[in-house]
Amino acid sequence: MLIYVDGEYFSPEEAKISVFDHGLLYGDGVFEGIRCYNGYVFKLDEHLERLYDSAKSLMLKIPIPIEAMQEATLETLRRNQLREGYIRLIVTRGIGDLGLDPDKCHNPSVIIIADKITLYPQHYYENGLEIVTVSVRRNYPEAINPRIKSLNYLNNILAKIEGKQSGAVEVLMLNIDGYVAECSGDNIFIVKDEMIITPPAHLGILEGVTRNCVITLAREAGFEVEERVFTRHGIYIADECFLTGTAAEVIPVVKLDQRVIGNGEPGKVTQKLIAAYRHYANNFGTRIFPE
Ligand code: PXG
Repeated sequence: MLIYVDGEYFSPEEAKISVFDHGLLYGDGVFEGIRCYNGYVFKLDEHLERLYDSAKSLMLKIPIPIEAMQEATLETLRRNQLREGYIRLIVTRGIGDLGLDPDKCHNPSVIIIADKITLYPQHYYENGLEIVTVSVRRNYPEAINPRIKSLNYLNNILAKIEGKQSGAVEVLMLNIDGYVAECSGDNIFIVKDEMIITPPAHLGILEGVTRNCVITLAREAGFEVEERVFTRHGIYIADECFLTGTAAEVIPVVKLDQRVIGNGEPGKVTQKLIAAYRHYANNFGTRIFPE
């Protein structure tokens, strides 16, 4: 495996950053997780845009332009001979001293790791997930905005720890006001009376690339999709529920907090969207290798 670090390629043993990097000391940095399918990178422009937007919000100047980041991402995939896999882009604040001041870090670091992907077990897609609500609330946007995909993921990790204690593979997180926000690493949708509903980004969620793609695919398939505020009750009484995310793609949810959703099986709308998503991912995107 070859890993890109600041313009050079290293083996996993040789790929290193400093213990004085504020990415390590403070979680000061941004990242993206991206998939490639069948030789196509999925929504590369959207992921890169979110990376640069997250950095802008943190006043972190990414040292290379977006076009160079795109080329470095593709080149990392080529050097690793990957047509199917997972890409992790990381930009750290860089080396500073032991104080918080980001202005003392003069050289942000860019890291690109491309690896094979561990897929979710097939039975999750066939039978659906059982999830639980955790007590940990999603970050308040005026404290740390969840729209920033930063290296500080403790909010989500605390939620994940709580979920694992009750055996759940994914967990529902509410925002400070008690409205449904998202899951620890996935966005959430419900289907009620043929209408597809997902929380609006301003509630304090990561605006998922998969989420936005699924909204478009659903509308193209003739479904009505609305961004609406709802509570857990809305999920309990929904006909269907599913999650979206780079790793999970589109995955059905059949139980929340021991309440069976709909008839307890992955719903028809969900199944259609799983198929539409897979078709899109395998046939569209940025080509890794020339024809
Ligand atoms: N919400 C949060 C909080 C996330 O971290 C999503 C939604 C889905 O966004 P995308 O753009 O992927 O549709 C994420 C995804 C992983 C993993 O490997 C996923 C994420 C972060 C870290 C690891 O499962 N983020």
